[in-house]
Amino acid sequence: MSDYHIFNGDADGICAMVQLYRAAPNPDALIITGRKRDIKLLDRVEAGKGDHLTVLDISMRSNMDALVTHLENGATVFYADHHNAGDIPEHDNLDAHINMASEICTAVIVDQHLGGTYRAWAVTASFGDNFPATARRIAHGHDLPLGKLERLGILLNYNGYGASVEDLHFDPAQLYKILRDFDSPMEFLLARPEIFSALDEGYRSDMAGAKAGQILSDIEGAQVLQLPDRASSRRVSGVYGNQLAQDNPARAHAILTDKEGGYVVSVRAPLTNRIGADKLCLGFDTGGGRAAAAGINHLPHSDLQKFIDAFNAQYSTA
Ligand SMILES: [Mn+2]
Repeated sequence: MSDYHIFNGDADGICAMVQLYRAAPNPDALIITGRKRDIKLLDRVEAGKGDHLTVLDISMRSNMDALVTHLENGATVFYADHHNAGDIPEHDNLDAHINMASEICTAVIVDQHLGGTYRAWAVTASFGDNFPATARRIAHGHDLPLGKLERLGILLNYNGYGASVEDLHFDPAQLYKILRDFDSPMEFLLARPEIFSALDEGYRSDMAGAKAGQILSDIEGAQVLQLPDRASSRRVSGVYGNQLAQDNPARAHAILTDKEGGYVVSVRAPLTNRIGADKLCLGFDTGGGRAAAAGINHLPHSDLQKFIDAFNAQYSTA
């Protein structure tokens, strides 16, 4: 008879889990999480009758086989998410809260489920998942320090990126265990300012390092950059892509970082035309993501030109 807390290790996954923990604390629950890109988490668990799984912010489609196995073995599952879910199984043991609307994230789904009790965590997550308009909308009338929560959301999101958990400033499981002690991010920021400072300093330094990136291709509407081969590049590539998108809203960006004989690729569609990133990346073996933001986990060096051609064909406005 075990409880499993299974969630994406980014801002959204962690803030969604913190809210549910505040509502019903169970410090003995087993924690299964990882980097932002570690999304196949359900097959890390063996669960059966009497076990309860809380699953947040990872695609049901990507975890379907393991989910069905756990349900058939008798486990009960609470599942909240906003990624493409596939066909949601009909099962008495499954309590599914899936909302794939384009401006919603998992922490907002959980906030609705809990009647807004821990709203500031949902606001933080919305900023972290790059939904600032949603964050401001749900914060309306709540007198929250939006600038601070925006920065915290971005920093928690930033912490999730890396080639391995060792690349990260904080293991997401450890970070979650710190955050879950607080009803609100404001209380956390007051009690543990050193955590915010460590992330903030890392973010500034990594972003400065990213400026040393090399432009591999640059045409009207589409730019491909390669960052230096070091942990700071792997940590910052996703948030750097978000920043480039904000600074150049009509341009698509692809950011490549070296990894084991190939590249990790982050693609950001132009903010003025947030489509096509998932389609582009699904054309490569280890690609996936959303229409506005997608990636390829391993692009062999030999496929670099093929990728650049496909990216330019998708986004060139020349
Ligand atoms: Mn999310």
